[in-house]
Amino acid sequence: MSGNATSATVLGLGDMGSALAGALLGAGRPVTVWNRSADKAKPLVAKGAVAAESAAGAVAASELVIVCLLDDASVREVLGTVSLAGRAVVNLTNGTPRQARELAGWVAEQGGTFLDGGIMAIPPMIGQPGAFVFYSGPKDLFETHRAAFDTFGGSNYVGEDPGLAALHDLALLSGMYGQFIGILQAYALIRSEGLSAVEFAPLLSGWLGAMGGFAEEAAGQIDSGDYSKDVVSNLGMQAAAFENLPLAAADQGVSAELLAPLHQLLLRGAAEGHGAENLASVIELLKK
Ligand code: FVH
Repeated sequence: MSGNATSATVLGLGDMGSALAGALLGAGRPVTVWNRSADKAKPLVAKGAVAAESAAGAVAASELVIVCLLDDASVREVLGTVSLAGRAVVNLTNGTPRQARELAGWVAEQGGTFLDGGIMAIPPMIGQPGAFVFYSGPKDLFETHRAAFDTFGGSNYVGEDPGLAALHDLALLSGMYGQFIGILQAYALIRSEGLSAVEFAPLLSGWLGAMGGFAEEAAGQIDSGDYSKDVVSNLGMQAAAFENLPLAAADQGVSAELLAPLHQLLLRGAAEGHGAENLASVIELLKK
C-alpha cells in the first residue's frame, strides 16, 4: 500500500478489534484507534497507530470508521456519543439481522452511511488465508472501501440489505455450533469408559469429513422442498437408530441434553408421516 492510502478509525480494541487495526497498519494505512480501556491501544501505538482520547475524537479522524465491540448494546452506547455526519460506519460486531437493519437506519438519521459485517475468523487468522468477512449494505460503499477490507481476509459482499451479513454469519455459526454439539457428545461417551479423546480424535475428524457431503446434498432438497428422491438413509430408520444415542448416554452416565432437540424432531417427523423421506425434511418442522 502506498503512502496515500486511506486512513481508518477502529473503535474497540478487544482481541478482534486489535487484530483488525493491526492488519490495517500492516498494509501501511494511517490508523486511529480508541478503546474504552485505554491501555489496549498501547501495542498498536507502538506499531504506528494514533490513539484518540475519546470515541468522538477517533471518529472525527477518519471517514472510514470500523466498529468491533462486544455486542449491539455496546455499539449503540459508543456511537451514541459521537457525530457520524459524513462517516462510513462499518460494524463488524456480532449481531442479528434486525439489529443491523435498525442500526443502519439510525446511522442514516445521523448523516452517516453504513455497512454491516460478519467476521468468519478468529483473531490470529485476520490477514491470513482462510479468513473472510461477510458485508452487506450499499454496494458502492463496499467497493469504495474494499481495499481496506481486503487487508482482513476475503471480502464477501452478500447484498444491499444490511441484515444479510449477520444472517450469513449466524447461519455459519449455527452449523459450527451444531458440529461442536456432536463433537462434545462423542467425547463424553468415549471418556465415560476412560478412553483417550486424543486417540479417538482422528476417527471423529475422519467421520465428520466423510459425512460432510450432507450440507451440499440437503441444499438441493431444501430449495426444491422435495425430500423423496434418492433416499438412502430414510428418516424413519434414523429416528429408530437415534433412540440408541440417549439410551446409551444414560447407561454410560452421560447427559443426553445436547441430543434432545434433534431426537424430538426426528420422532415428530416420523410420527407425521415423513419416515420414508430424506433426513433434510426435518427442516420443514423448524419453520414457524
Ligand atoms: N474473538 C473471536 O474469536 C470472534 C471471531 C468472530 C467475531 N467475533 C466478534 O467480534 C466482536 C469483538 O470480539 P473480541 O474478540 O474483540 O471481544 P473482546 O476481546 O471481549 O473485546 C470486546 C470489546 O468491546 C469493548 N466493550 C465492551 N462493552 C463496551 C461498552 N459498554 N462500551 C465500550 N466498549 C465496550 C471492550 O472494551 P474494554 O473492555 O477493553 O474496555 C473491548 O474492546 C464481538 O462482537 C465478537 O462476537 C469475535
